[in-house]
Amino acid sequence: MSLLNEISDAVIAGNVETTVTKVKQALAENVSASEILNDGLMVGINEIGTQFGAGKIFVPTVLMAAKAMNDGVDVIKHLLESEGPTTVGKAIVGTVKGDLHDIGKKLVVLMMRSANIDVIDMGANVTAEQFIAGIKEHKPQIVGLSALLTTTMNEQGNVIKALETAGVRDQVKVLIGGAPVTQGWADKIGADGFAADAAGAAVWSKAYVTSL
Ligand code: B12
Repeated sequence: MSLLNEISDAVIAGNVETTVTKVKQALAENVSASEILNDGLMVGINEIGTQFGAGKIFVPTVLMAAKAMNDGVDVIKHLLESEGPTTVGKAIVGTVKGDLHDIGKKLVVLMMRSANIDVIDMGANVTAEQFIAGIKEHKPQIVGLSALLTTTMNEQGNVIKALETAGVRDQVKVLIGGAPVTQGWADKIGADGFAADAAGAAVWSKAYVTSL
């Protein structure tokens, strides 16, 4: 079995120690960080999503897999992030209120940083008020909103409305994403941008800040 398969299997098994060991081993064998992420860790967490959706496994198993995925990402994080000190813009990124999913959001933060954007990670379950306070404190050009549940997608729209009410909407561009989110949804709620994945978030953000 290939090392990348062993990594995805370790995530599926929720085996944190094996995941971390295998990721380190892959790095030592010159497998690139993006291959480890896309062809190892992501394959595992996607399989977990399929099994969870089909009712074959339950939340505790998903949590263990998420922990293995997160710890695996931690090992390759420094290779995905840019090491250059120059930043071309600033963003705040968080998962909206009511939503605890943060793996994808963390990857978005990593990839935006690798595009030389200074990103403040607001965490998960972030209220509209916290986003507004973040805008006032950090003065970002971009606000990234993640939502993984069809129920919390609505909160992305609520945050945009709250930014309008607070008078800060025109200071930022709002970029949205998350598994159930589409360009059509972005248009509907008046977001400025949508990206399907972390790489797309980085490309969109860099294109915007360098156009200023
Ligand atoms: C891991 C996981 C959990 C973990 C989360 C742990 C953590 N720390 O994140 C736990 C166990 C806590 C969990 C809980 C729940 N979960 Co859950 N979970 C998942 C799972 C298996 C994987 C999500 C994930 O991390 N994917 C990997 C990452 C890398 O992908 P991603 O998040 O999609 O992110 C990428 C893109 O979407 C995009 N992106 C993400 N954010 C952003 C933001 C911006 C700005 C941009 C541009 C792009 C972007 O870029 C990312 C990287 O490429 C998914 C299944 C799935 N396939 O999505 C279900 C899933 C999302 N969960 C689901 C459900 C139902 C729940 C619960 C309600 C279950 C329950 N009954 O309690 C709870 C809700 C808790 C809450 N209030 O949030 C459903 C949602 C159904 C729906 N359509 O609403 C899913 C789809 C499972 C399923 N098939 O039914 N879950």
